[in-house]
Amino acid sequence: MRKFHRLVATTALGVALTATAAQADTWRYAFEEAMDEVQGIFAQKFKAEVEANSDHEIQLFPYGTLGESADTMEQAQAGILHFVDQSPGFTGSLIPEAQVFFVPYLLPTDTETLASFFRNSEAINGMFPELYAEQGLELLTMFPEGEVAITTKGPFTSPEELNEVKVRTMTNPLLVESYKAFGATPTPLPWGEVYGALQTNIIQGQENPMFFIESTKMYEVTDHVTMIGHNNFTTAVMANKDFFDGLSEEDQQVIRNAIDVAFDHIIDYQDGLHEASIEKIRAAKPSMTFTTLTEEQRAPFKEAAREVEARFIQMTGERGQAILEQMKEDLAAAQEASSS
Ligand code: 6CS
Repeated sequence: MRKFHRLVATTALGVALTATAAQADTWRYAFEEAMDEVQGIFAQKFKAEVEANSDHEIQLFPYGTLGESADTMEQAQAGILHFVDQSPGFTGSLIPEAQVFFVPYLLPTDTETLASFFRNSEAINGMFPELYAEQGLELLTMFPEGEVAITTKGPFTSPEELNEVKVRTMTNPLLVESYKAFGATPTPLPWGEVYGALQTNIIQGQENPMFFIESTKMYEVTDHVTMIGHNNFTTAVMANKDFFDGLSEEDQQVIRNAIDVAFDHIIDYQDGLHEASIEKIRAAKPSMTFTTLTEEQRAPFKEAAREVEARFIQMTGERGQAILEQMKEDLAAAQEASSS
């Protein structure tokens, strides 16, 4: 009789566990921007796709709801968050090789070529996932967010004119090296401190893609936008690795498909966004200047970039060098594909 009870209990437990495994879960996803900014648009598309193709629900946490980028990364590594979008601008201090995205003039500024690069790159899809996995993260995708422009209080066209100008950077050692090489005084800060620091003149400049300069009203606290063509903003979406590895193959596929759909969507969404953002800034502040440096004016910045590339290799050794070389190969292939 007792044996019978044990059997019933064991069977009941088995049923309960099966029910748990198949149950609809709520997955938490944090990102570094507002709901209507690029990372938020990506996250909303991802959520819609996952929810349309599974019983799971995605709960979105925009910038500020769970702290700064460093906080959400800790939460994702600890499994409190299931998904996180974090730019290598911040991840670079955790995964030094991710700083490769800050070797100036490595990435093209055009989104279409970059989209093809991110889709097909061996460095992105083959090499980086292993480095993220070492930090307990499943790298799901990387995508571009637009050409990086520099906003400053005074105009500049050369490194000499950046002398003593304090430019805020994300908290990434190589980005600090870049601005040193560009002649400025780099000041790494979390995003939340940037507007106030510009307002109080603790810093006199910062860099970001045009949509972000517009949406976060950087034009209220700086007067000049300069495009030196040095970079395009990259971001990455990842999952907590234990969580991801513990999912059924079916759920993993739902996630991967949703990421692919959101990737295509975010590339289309950015078509014309840079130009539209310039128009909005002009309308809000007609005195704001926009300067695209000529090839001649860019030459000293490009020269400085060689020094930064050498620093990257010093910082990351053979692993970094292998990633850099693979990225150059992948970028050349993407450029060739987009010009044919
Ligand atoms: O500069 C930053 O810190 C921020 N820039 C963008 C475009 N996204 C999020 C990030 O925190």
